[in-house]
Amino acid sequence: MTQKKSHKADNETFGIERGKGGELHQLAGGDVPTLTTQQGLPIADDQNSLRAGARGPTLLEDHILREKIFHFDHERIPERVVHARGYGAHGYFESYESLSDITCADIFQRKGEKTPLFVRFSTVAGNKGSFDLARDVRGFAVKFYTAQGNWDLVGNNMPVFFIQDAMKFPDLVHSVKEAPDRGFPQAQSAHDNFWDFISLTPESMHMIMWIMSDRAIPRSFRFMEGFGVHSFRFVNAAGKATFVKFHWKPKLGMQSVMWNEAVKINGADPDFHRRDLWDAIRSGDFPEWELGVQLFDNDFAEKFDFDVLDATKLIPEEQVPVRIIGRMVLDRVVDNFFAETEQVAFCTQNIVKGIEQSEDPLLQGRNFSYLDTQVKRLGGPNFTHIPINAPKCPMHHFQQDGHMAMHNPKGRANYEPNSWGDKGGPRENHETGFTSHPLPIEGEKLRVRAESFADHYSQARQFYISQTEVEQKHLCDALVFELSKCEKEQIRERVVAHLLNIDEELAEKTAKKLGLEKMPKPAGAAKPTLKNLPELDSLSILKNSPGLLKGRKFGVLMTDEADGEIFSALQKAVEKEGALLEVVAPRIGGVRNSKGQLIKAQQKVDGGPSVLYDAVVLLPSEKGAKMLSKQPPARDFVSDAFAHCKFIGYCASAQPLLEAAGIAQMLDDGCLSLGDGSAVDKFIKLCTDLRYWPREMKNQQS
Ligand code: HDE
Repeated sequence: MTQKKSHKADNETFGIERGKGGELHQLAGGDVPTLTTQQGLPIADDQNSLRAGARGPTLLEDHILREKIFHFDHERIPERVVHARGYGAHGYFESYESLSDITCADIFQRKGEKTPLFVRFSTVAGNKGSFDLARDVRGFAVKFYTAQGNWDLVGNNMPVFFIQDAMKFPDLVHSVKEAPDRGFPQAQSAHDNFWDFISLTPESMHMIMWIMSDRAIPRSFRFMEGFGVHSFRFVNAAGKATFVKFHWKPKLGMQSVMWNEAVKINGADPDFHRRDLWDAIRSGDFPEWELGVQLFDNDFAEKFDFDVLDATKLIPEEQVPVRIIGRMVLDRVVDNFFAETEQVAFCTQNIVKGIEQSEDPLLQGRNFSYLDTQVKRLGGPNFTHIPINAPKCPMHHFQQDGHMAMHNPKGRANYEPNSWGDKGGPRENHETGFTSHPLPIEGEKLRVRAESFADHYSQARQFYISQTEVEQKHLCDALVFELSKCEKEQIRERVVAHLLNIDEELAEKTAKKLGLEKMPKPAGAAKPTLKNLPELDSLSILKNSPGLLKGRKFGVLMTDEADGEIFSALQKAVEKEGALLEVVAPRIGGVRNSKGQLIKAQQKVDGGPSVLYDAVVLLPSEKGAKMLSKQPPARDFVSDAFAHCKFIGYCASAQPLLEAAGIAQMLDDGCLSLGDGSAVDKFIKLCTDLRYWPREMKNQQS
């Protein structure tokens, strides 16, 4: 070895040597620990394998090389069969009140008590390496480490599901995932197999409305609602049961992106959602959701138009209000993605005393599936020993052995009853032990769907009519986009036939945009659509606009000589709202503004398209604007922001860029000239609407 010297990288000091072949050797010493094998054997050279002569063959004897490569070969575990792509974080649940009158679940007994938890958000159809902005349902799974055992609330960001019976789950998933012969399309539902299955599954129509709505393309995990979907039961200490549906409400309000934007985000930053969560938590802007419950009894369940055991139906918040009972705060990112996010094993059957399953046939099937899938995925029955899955409360049982057993019971007794007295291990506890609410159940053994599940269209219609005009347009456009990717015309026709049972206008618009020559007959319906269900504001994203900029991001396109006054005013105003600002510049090193200050850039123009931002500001100097107007990514920055109905602030010198982007003649009330500081404040106020939707409707009419 030659050329020994000390090298400073961040705050660590390595000794550095060069090997004979010129390769770099970083040496332990000081605070830098010695590299070892898995067996703890210190390693002297991690750059070279053991050879017979410097240019000779590698020796089989090289146990260090063999261990390293062996372990690498086994790094992967099977990805989840659904929800493969996900992102997790740690946090806590804080109770707002005691619910002891309704449930004896320990977690809900004491106001102000905090319970640690782990959340994993996910897409459903795409594989582990797919992109974040697929049109898809988002998984919203929460593991509460309660003092009386783990409770997993394994929900989604939509309150209903595609199917009513677990029997159909493999078919649904097969249909949406890549076709087995060709291995594509991946991570999307815009293809024949999915729509073929859907068009033959009328019960999916309500969910289809949700999945074609903007709920399927959330701006971020932080801006979406979560739902337990099924009806569960709370049971109190006296044994009284109450039906419960769980809801998560994001503190920052709901927000979604546009489809064209989603497509472009996937290219610009496939990790958009996970990066957003990581950045928010790391910057101390901890995401929060409130937990709400809809509580109802058997009398309500019997009077309700639909079956509360049917996961394709929701209970309107307007009919049974959501009672907010606590909040979830995500305050810690994972230390290691694999150990925590990948190995976390959610199981719907992980419930605690005071919370019980209902007879929903989808939930009943799930209760079998999750345990089974974890054994396959994590390699054996001891996945509960992995720290992310282990309860944080005391555990005592006689289950033992199996692959990778980390902590077997101590002592002689591994069974009970036994006669070893207090050395004989744990025993039953009638006070704290889990008991099942004695629900009277009788019936014939039947393989049948309940008639009360037969209305497939009424709530689909209710969802559609509850959307704003813009949202209805997005939904129709999504249907047209997806069905236009289906090669088989009959599939398109069959879907339109279902739409006729939901809303004739929607069906007609879709048919027209698809270019269907003849309108099909409405699909045969098991039950006629109830047309008198009221519009529900709670179902729309835009009717619940938060009027907040907190947690949102501004992209400021700047060049050298950019107006320093406007930039400072912007920075201040954005910060005041709790929003973020990123500078997009021709060079990552930054720009010198008109005051001669160096403003560092977070993105270079072609790496920071406007789809990554909630609103944009154009602050080039005149010379800079002329230069940018020759660059396609800069022109796209502007024209995309306009097309995606974003608020655009601009200074007078941006004119050449506005012209090159083709929007100079189209500027509307969503575009504001920033002449001075007061205009900046006005602009920021405008932006709290998040998007300037009149632009979209206007463009549609023209
Ligand atoms: Fe799942 N689901 N699911 N699911 N599900 C899985 O479990 C399953 C359903 C949901 O972040 C799998 O660990 C069946 C509804 C989430 O790790 C598997 C049925 C809802 C996650 C499974 C359903 C969900 C899963 C795959 C129909 C919303 C990700 C990997 C009977 C209420 C959890 C795994 C995570 C994951 C089965 C339907 C939510 C195979 C059989 C309805 C959020 O067990």
